[in-house]
Amino acid sequence: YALYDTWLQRGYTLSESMKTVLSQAVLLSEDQQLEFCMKEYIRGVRRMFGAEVQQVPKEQAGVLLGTLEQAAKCLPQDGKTPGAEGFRIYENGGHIAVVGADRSGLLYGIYRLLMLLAQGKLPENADICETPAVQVRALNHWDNMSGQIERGYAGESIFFKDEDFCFEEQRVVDYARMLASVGINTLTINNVNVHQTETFLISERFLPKLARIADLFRPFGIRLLVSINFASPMRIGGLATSDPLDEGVQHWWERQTELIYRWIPDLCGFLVKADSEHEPGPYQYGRNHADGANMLARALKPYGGIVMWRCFVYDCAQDWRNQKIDRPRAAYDNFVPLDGQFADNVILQVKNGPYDFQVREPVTPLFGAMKQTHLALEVQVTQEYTGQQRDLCSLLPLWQDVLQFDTKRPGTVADMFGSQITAMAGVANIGKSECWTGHPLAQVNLYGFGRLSWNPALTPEEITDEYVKLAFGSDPEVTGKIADILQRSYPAYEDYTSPLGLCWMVNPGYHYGPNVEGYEYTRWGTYLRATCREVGIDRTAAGTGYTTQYAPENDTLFSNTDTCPEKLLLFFHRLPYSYKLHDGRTILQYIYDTRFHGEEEAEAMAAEWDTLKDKIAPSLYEAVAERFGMQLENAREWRDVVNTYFYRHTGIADEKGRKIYK
Ligand code: BDP
Repeated sequence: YALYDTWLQRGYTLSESMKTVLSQAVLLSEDQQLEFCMKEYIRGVRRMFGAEVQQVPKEQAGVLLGTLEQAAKCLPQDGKTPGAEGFRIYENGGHIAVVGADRSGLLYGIYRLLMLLAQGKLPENADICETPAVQVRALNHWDNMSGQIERGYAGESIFFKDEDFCFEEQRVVDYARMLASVGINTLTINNVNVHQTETFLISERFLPKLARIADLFRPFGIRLLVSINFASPMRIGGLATSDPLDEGVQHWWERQTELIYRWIPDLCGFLVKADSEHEPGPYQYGRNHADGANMLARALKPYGGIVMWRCFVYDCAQDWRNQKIDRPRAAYDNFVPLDGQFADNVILQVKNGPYDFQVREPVTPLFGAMKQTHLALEVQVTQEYTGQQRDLCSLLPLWQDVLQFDTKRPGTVADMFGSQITAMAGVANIGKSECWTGHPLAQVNLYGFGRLSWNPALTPEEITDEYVKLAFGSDPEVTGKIADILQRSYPAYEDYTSPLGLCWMVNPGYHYGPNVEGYEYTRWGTYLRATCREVGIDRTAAGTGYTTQYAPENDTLFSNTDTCPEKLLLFFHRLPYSYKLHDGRTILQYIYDTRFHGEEEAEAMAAEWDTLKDKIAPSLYEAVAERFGMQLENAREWRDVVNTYFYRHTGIADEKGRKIYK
């Protein structure tokens, strides 16, 4: 077991007969592009199963690798054909064929075959035909060229240092393989906040090095999407304006884009954070987001490039005294009026919730509301608000809640994949740490992000089961316990941090640890408004009106305290502490109970981990045990600080008489 090898370990068990089947392979093409796939197959079989593969000519029998064009004959003509980037794995009488719809599909099919075998899960007479649910499956690094990573909890950047590129090619290649093995096809290596040096990534100063990175990822079917600064025409070009309707600005972008594509002909496009948290954007010139995005889209169009334009836009200088201004309304208010105005190669990238990657938020009302615009679902794989890779928190249940939310416009978020939602983006949790993710078990979040962007119907249980079998081998006691710990981790974290949808009780700035009023009297629009009697914000039509941004059925659902999902009750409502929940508990008692329960769960998970001590690699045991130590301290602090806060405000003691600091 090696922390570094994540879910692609060495030495999985495989029967001798299967090893024999794998040991001869035929590539049904002389296309150089496909030879790389064969190399990956040979390498994978050797590393993962310790078997040598001989590439044999077409006339001989062996595992067949090819694309639909060449390999259609090997498949039954039953109309089951994978779509773009998809594959079919077909076994007949001991012969296996992996057929990709295209080159990427073949590569994904090979990885899937190897990973199924490693889990002992390749069914007999397998016939697996899959097509990814969305076209763009993107990972966004928030790496700065200083080497520091914004919201990074796994060490320094694997790409940059000291305001320049700095990378180990082998590590980048290993990373590319990891990403491709779970279907990720688009990568941004620089932060959406594009600082001074990073602005020049799209200039001749850095393009040669950026192109080298693109070369390393290309064979794995991964294209780069670069974060750009909207003010580049001024900062790089020396123009007096960055107004998107200014002809000089438009020409500048056209010329610059031409230059970029000379270096990276298959660049996916630009990722843009504009008019958000002090980043420049079209509003500065009295223009709107469509003006800004479309200008870039026109420059990219001739090269087939796209713009991923983020919707994380709100007025962070808002007046916090005004109860009517409500930050969760912002994305909808800013973007829905522009539906239909965005160019076809623009995708609006929307965070899963209306706030900002909190532990519990409702799903953004944009899904379904913008029917004539391509949308991307953005989730945060890096655990900014969810324990910072010190506390264990598998995000799969959180993402499942998002994907299965019924928008009524119509269908669930997952149902919109491939039609209204054409992309999924995750903020990366990767750095130079040995296991890539700081907390070794945080790998599950990257693994799961990739798998869900491929197939949003997968359940957390299925994904967790795949991950533990791949990462931790075949001892069912080990994998069962680790799966159990992973499944409990998000509910536990929610329990000690975020009761009933009350979020933001974190230390301002770095967002770890409790600080109930840390953001209460600031301008960020993130308030609880707790008094000695009540807590929460009324977001119904009678309050801020946020609920009216949903389909009418959901407006009603959320507006009514009886039907509002309890986990979101205080997100949508302002209620007295004495308000009774469905199980008869008061809100206050629920707050006390869940804090104690969350902390107990943290202890139980740590204890369960300890029982694995002699069964797993010491490096893994130690790394996780050390983090459980930090998690326990954190969970206790959350319990005590939040309970004390509400006890002091209400003067009402815990019914069960447990210890609350007074
Ligand atoms: C917030 C982070 C901030 C990011 C911002 C974003 O705190 O560092 O720049 O999101 O998504 O959650 O742009």
